Amino acid sequence: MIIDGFHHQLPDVDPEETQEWVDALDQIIDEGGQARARFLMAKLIERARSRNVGVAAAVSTPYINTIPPEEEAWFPGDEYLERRIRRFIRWNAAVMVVRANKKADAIGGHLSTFASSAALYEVGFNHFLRGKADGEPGDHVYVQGHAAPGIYARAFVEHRIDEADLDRFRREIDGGLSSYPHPRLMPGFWEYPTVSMGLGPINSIYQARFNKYLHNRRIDDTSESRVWCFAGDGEMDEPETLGSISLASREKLDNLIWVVNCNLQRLDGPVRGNGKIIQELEAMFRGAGWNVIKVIWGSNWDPLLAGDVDGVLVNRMNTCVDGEYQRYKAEDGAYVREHFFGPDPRLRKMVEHMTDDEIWALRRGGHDYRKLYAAYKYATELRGAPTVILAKTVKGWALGPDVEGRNATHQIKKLTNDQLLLLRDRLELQNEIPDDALIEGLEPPYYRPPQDSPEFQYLAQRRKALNGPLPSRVVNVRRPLGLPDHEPFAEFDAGSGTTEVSTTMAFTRLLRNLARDPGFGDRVVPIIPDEGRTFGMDALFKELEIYASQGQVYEPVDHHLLLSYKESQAGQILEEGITEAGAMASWIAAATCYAARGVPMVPFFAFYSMFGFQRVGDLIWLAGDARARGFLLGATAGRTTLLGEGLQHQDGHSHVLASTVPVCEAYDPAFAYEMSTIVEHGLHRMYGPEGKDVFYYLTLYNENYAMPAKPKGSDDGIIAGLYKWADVPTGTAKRAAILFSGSLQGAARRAQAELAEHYGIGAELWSATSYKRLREEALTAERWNRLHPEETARVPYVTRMLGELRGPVVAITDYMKMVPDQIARWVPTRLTPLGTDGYGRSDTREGLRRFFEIDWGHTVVAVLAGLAEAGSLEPSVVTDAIVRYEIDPNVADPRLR
Ligand SMILES: Cc1ncc(C[n+]2csc(CCOP(=O)(O)OP(=O)(O)O)c2C)c(N)n1
Ligand SMILES: [Mg+2]
Repeated sequence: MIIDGFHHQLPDVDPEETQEWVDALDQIIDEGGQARARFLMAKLIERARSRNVGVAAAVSTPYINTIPPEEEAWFPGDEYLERRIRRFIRWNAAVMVVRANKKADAIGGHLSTFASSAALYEVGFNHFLRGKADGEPGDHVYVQGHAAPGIYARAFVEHRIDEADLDRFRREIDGGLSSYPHPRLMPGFWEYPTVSMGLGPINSIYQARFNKYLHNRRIDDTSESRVWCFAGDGEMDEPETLGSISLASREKLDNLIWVVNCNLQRLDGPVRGNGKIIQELEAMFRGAGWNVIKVIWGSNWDPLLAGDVDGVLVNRMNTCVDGEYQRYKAEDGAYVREHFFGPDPRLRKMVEHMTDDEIWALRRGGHDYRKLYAAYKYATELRGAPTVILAKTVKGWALGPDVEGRNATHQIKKLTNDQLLLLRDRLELQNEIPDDALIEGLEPPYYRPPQDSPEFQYLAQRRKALNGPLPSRVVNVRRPLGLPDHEPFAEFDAGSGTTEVSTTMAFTRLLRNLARDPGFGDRVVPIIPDEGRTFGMDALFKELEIYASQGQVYEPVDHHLLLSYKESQAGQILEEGITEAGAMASWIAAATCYAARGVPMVPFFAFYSMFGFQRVGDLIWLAGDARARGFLLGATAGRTTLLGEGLQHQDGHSHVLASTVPVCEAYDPAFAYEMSTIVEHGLHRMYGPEGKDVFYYLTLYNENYAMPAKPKGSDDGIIAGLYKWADVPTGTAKRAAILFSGSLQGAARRAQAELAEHYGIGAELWSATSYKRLREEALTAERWNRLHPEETARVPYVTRMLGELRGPVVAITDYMKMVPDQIARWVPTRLTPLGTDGYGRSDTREGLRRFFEIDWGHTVVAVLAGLAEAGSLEPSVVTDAIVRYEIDPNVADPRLR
């Protein structure tokens, strides 16, 4: 076999001995069968590993529990009380969803996800997950979004919330319980948004990594915090979920534990009907270097497995596919006897002594509390690698035959009275929920034990021992952040004189200034996904150093250079490699650290602007939900400023996408001082007393030009999104205005000069730093006016600024026309946007600006056309400009080319 060819290439020092071993194996296969041979091979590998013989680990093991029964940790809890508590929670979780859907305006929710994972959470809440009541950050717990009803039900039983709250599940407008984990809507409860599948898992990995970063950099002792992520087996298919698991093992994240609820189903049907999701995941996680703990079978399978001397049962377990396993749980004991055990007389014999009910009661590992406890305990003791617990469960467990294991189970939101009675009996809650409490047509009641009951006392005592309730989001700043004074920003106010620089270069300089600032600098977290050199940030590699948990164990190829590639355990830069999603997850961990750990960190994530919003837009959206604070920098911005490259690189629309994120403050600065003013303002707004839960997006360009000095009094305008940058040239009359953003300042300035020189027309220049901000302010004013018809109308900022103008307004941008169009309604005269609609392409900067019709010639034509349209000059003057600037009026629209 080619695959093993490397063994043939190695010299055999004792061929005779080798042959003896091969013969021995052959004999075992011939006489003992394949199962026996497999068993012996596994034993040998196990032995070899225990003797430190470095054989590669098998990526998959038989379809049985990883922890043998004799090695299960002793369960220290009160099993009876915990079962009772679990049942109360199960009941309330189901009832809250049923009640939410009994009303005419049924509002949704999920029954079957939590029904399958109740024990997974309860083991955690009663024994492992640490809260933060003592002022320490505790554990970071990512809850599977659709399991939210169970988490609320627990909070109810804990007396953290009441019946009225449960009855306002999914009624978020007036502060009801949010549908899923949303810190934006429940900032005192949820910490980590998870419901967009795959984002919880990737964020949990980078949270665990960020904790190690904080620890290694001696910013915060994170040794007592674990990161737990509860996820679904269907969710594992998201590329974000599995895409970064190798980072977790490479970084030896033994502070990270994933619990995957393997109920074998997703929304539409089986996750792997024709295969086995647990085996597939085991292979992937083991291959990636994780510890894998499979919890497949409950304790009542143990005697059967112990008696499986010829391996038929394990073989059956191994060969049966998930589609069949799912079916068994939707049928009954007789069916399982017939179809699982039945076909093989030896297997059938194995369960001969059992009734159908007993066969039916053979449990899956994820519903076996002791097995789960043993798995969690083991997971918390493992060192040197992350751990995943793969727990096999039944989707909709205990909800009765119409729901359990059914393909439609995910979408079932209602239960009939009979189904509720069945659930009640199954949970043995006849005393708590008597028959006459369940009446057809009336709402089924909740139940929680009184505060002096043994159940409540136990529950409270367990959470007390684990430092208070979870989830719980508190902003308790343990290590305050001292903001820098103006010093790091000051140099940009003066401009660059005659030196030509780009806003990207200026930003890198500012970042260095900030990182050097005593008292503040070490909280700066520069994040780059393998694009540092493109942005000139390689200059920071040596000074700030690149974070590497193991330090730098080699001498870098460029060690003799001043700016060498320096990695270090105390490194400050997170050089993420080519994963915008991973870098974004790092940014989120840093940007929420003020709340998650009470340690405000200030992340600056600089990326290729094209690969930001459109590549990882969902993570950016999530960041807003998570109340992230920090800076996103879209570098190599603009569809024409980034020359060369092509349509997959040139960004002309991230500002359109940014405009969709409510808490994103999006800016497109033209000059270094604008950039520094925005960063300084943002720092104070997010990290100062105001503590605003917003984040900033700035586009940075790679075009070099002399950076002007900051005009006096321009700060407010820069932040508000618009300010006058230059009056009309002397000797001209004011007749128009040109609004510019970003690198198109050059075209605007030249157009102004051309208009004056050739046509005697005076155009004011305005710098539009943020159309998003202008629009939002105007919408607010407009709304206020609509709702306060008899009060003095508010005038939007943009109207106040441009209201005096009589002539046309031309807005030029390296982004789509839609960006300036955002304010058109509030500009008193006609606004003509010139932008870069259409696919970008590789060419020269000058060529591209001509192509997209945003160069100075086109700007002049647009101003003249506006005046002509208003009747203030002859159309022939426009023609004159078209000829002067060699514009082909019949060329196809770039949007369509
Ligand atoms: C990115 C994304 N795509 C689709 C959905 C819709 N959705 C919600 S739950 C679900 C199925 C989840 O299956 P699984 O992860 O196995 O969880 P289970 O409920 O079975 O525990 C889907 C497709 C979503 N929430 N997020
Ligand atoms: Mg599932």
